[in-house]
Amino acid sequence: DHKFWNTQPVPQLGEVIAEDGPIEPDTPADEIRKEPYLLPKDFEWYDLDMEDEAQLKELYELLSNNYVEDTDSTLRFNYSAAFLKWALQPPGWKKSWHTGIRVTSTKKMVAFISGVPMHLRIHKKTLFLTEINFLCIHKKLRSKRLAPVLIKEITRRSHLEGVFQAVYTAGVVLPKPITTCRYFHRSINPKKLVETGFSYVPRNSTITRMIKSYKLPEKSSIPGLRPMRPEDAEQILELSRQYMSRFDIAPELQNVEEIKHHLLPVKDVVWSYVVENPSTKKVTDFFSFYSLPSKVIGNPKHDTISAAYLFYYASHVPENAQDDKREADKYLSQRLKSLINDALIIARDANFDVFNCLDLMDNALFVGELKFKPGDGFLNYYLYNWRCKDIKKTKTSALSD
Ligand code: YNC
Ligand code: MG
Repeated sequence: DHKFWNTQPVPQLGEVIAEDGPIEPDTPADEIRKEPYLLPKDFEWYDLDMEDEAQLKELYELLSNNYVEDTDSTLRFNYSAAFLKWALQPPGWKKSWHTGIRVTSTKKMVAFISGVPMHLRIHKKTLFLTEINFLCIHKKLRSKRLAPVLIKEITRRSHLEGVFQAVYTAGVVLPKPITTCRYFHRSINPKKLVETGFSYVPRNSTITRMIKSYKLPEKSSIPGLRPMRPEDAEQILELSRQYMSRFDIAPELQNVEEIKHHLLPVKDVVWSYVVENPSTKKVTDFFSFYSLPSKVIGNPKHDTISAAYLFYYASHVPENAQDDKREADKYLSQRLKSLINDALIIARDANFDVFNCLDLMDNALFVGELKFKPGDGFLNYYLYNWRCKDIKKTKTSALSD
């Protein structure tokens, strides 16, 4: 029984939803609580200053030692400081949504929660909301009901900015997921993945056979594939608008500035490639992936797995196939196989050990043939203060984490 979540404007587990809409009305400005929520004595709130290297490093350290682990605690997400800066400072970011808790006497950081503004289309309606992420409490302060205080405080701070809906993802099941996706993993360095316990040699195979089976071509195959440049942003904006219309729920990058922030390559953080038709100079496809290493806990030989995560992508579906779902799927299943295979090659050349994605968007069209395997990890998608009919995973588009 969810003592906290039962008090929040979210649907109950098992609730059947007939129509999309808010659960409670926007709180009028004069009814929004003025003071931060009360913390246990010895702790205080503060807004993290991401421009300050020392504070950024402290956030990095908190997450690197206390953030999400897999079920048997052999791996822990290890977002880099550069990644955190990129993820937490998109256009329109707000310092008051980089919410920290520290020990009053020592100023040591012990907890964090963040929000960033974004547009999310759900069925036909586009909401301006906050994407909540990086909720983390130091291991020594767990199970003291501090998480609800962080959540209520970031909600208050969202309300103060006139934002009354949120989107978030979590491994845990809470009331009530709009959809649940499964992680898929494509081995690039099977030897290391086996040595870290991330993968196993199947009973009927050997490591040598695995290495051979996962070997990728020397070079990428699509003519005109090249890293994204700033001047591609306009075409990518249009291309992704078109392509995202395939999904019932999808982030909406609003303008060239947002496209550039989220997609222009950032060293060791995000990789983006476009396919430029050599004769027309039109961008027909693009893909991107980001780096999210995992710390390997207690392994004598390896301390990190370098993982690439598939991020935004899109393909231009030829006009004659656009209105026919079967024709469009047929085209995309061929095209995406070539495109993502080239992404794997680029990730291999950038020394990634594994390439991950979820079973959302059109990923089902290529995961099998490209030798992705289903993992044990699941990710639940949630909305705060928005009822929405269940959405099929293949009608869901990715979020940045
Ligand atoms: C979670 N991940 O169910 P009930 S994902 C939401 N998201 O409440 P306590 C969570 N709620 O069930 P602890 C949650 N995990 O009694 C737990 N809860 O109603 C709920 N882990 O609080 C839980 N990061 O403080 C229960 O638990 C209550 O000390 C218990 O702290 C939890 O970023 C946590 O997995 C997760 O650091 C902070 O375990 C801690 O265990 C931890 O006693 C490792 O809390 C890191 C980790 C979570 C990653 C993420 C998305 C978070 C979304 C939060 C919800 C946002 C709502 C929208 C707000 C804005 C609205 C507007 C407008
Ligand atoms: Mg706690």
